[in-house]
Amino acid sequence: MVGKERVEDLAIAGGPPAFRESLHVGRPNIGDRARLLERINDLLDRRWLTNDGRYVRELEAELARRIGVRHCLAVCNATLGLQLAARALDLSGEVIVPAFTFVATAHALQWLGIAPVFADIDPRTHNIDPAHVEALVNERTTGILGVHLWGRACDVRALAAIARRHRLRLLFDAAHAFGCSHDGRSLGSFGDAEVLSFHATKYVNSFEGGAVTTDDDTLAARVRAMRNFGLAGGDRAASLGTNAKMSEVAAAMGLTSIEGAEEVAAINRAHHAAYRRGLAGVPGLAVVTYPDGERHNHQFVVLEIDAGPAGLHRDDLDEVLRAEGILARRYFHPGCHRAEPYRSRPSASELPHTDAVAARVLSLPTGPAVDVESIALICRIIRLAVDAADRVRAHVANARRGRGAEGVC
Ligand code: T4K
Repeated sequence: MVGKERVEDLAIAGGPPAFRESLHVGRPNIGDRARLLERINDLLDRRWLTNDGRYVRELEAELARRIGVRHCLAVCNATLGLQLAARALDLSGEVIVPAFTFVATAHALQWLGIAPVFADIDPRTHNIDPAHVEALVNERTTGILGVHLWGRACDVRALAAIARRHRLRLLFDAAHAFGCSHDGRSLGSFGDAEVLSFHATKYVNSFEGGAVTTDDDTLAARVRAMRNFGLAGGDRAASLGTNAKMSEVAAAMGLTSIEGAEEVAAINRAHHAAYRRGLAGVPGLAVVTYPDGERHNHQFVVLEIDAGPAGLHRDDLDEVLRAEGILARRYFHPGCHRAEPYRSRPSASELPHTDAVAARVLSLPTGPAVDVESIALICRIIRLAVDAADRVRAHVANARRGRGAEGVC
């Protein structure tokens, strides 16, 4: 492993990169490969590949049991899960959402012709601010779509009270939140319904996949029909539907991934602690922490960089890390309100906390594909960059100028 002791050792200053093979944020957790292949062989032998197969049913039962809900409907991804849930809840007009989230949250609504109305976040939790939600409610509002960002519960109690007061439906995007709890209760069990993601980069994955969870029997029946073309048994379509089914091979991966989930959470937890130790006391830097006494998957290690005391902007640090082969991610910059098609709307939103947080966060590599020695080295690089911020800024500016010149040629 390359030593990083002086500014000259940094790759941005001409030193060799710390990692020859790039480190990514979202390397998939593969789990027990033999067990997965066993399941895949079994489904091939049985020639049952999709359409409510044995593994999908097993996965749904396992998720419902772990989350503590009556119904779990597996779907091919969380984006379609959000669309199904929104339609099954009869959402229309406007739905209030945070802008500080992956763009899929807003797109899922807009795809259905529902306008996402963006509320600001609480800068301490990065989650939707209930006071701003309530200020945005009007006669066109039909629902609230909260996001448990980084797997940290949004203020479910305050949002439920607002929903009750204004007769709104309450949906949660729990894409990050499998394996997390709030007040001792699993995320995935709040509101009218919740939607989980099992995309390849998630804590538990099914290659692509997701699930809608709810205690509402009628809602579950609607989602079940809608994900399968609106068929209500046999060939008869009883409602409008689409194809959002999860395949058997995806469910086989999901089941295998769940079996290894606790081990992955333990690794993630240790990595999170290693980053906190490695970066303790560095001016202007703070690793986002999660509530004590709750279960958490620690899937994201989110670093907040306050450019004043750190002497470096988040984008400068990102550039320093990239040169070293550390591909951190600026999740979720710049906020949905600044992405199309939303930024061109006539009534663009002012969201000061979203803008400020989106400009200072950086997600760092973690998960079983990263080891603690690599994390120690990443921390050393970050520490070194902040210690010599003035010189590092000059190197970053040079690198940017160099790229600009290349562009001209
Ligand atoms: N709501 C929220 C709050 C979400 O965060 C998401 C998705 C959704 C809803 C929608 O869920 P799904 O419809 O996807 O089920 C990724 C994921 O594609 C997306 O699922 C996720 N959130 C989002 C936060 O991250 P990208 O564009 O950053 O992915 P990508 O391809 O750059 O992958 C991240 C890193 O992982 C890369 O550096 C490479 C590495 N990677 C990726 C894949 C797919 C691998 O090493 N192997 C792989 O197979 O969006």
